[in-house]
Amino acid sequence: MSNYINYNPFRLKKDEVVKRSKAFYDFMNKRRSLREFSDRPIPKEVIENIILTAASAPSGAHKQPWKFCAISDPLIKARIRQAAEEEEFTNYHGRMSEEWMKDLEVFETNWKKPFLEHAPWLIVVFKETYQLDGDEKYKNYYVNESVGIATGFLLAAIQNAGLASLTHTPSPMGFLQKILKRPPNEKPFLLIPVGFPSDHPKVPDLERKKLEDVACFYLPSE
Ligand code: IYR
Repeated sequence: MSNYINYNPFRLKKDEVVKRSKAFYDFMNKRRSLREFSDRPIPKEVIENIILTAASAPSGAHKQPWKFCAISDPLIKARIRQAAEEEEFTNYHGRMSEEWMKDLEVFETNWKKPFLEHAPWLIVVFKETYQLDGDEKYKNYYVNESVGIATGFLLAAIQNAGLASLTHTPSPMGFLQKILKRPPNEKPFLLIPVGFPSDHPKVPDLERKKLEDVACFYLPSE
């Protein structure tokens, strides 16, 4: 007996498929990671919708091995900033290799992370390395892939709402588990400040790889 149910796919005409694929590329290609946010508030409902979008992602055996912690409490943001800056101070004073420091020069980053307090929301993405139900442990599968896909959905939803984000990893991120009092099966995956961009934000002058550098096509021969 099958558990399958009918599904009504979203269908478009061919021309519309081409048009929308281009429009979405143009839209997503405008996204840049920002480190300067306005403190203009964002309604909780917006963050809820963004998280629901992320949580609609596919996952290994549909285990949905993610938890999104959304923080607007200024006291918790301040504690996160303090702990992140402590780790980053160590990162920038010897923990990162010379090659790594050189690769970061273009971003002009340092150990200071004011955006962790300026952004109206921080979303901390946790991966559930296993499921915990009382004392019972159950397996999750392809956890990094699943949570990576969900985070991609999250970033696209943030962009779609006209908001800015940064994918931030103040490693090691164990402090997030402590500050947010997460259970042992949840491990920090990414810290994402979310907000409206500041009035005149600046970003590093970067270029994206060309299609021929990121894609290989294997087409039928004529
Ligand atoms: N976590 C540090 C360093 C850093 C690392 C990478 I890889 C980046 O793409 C950018 C920064 C920081 O956030 O400053």
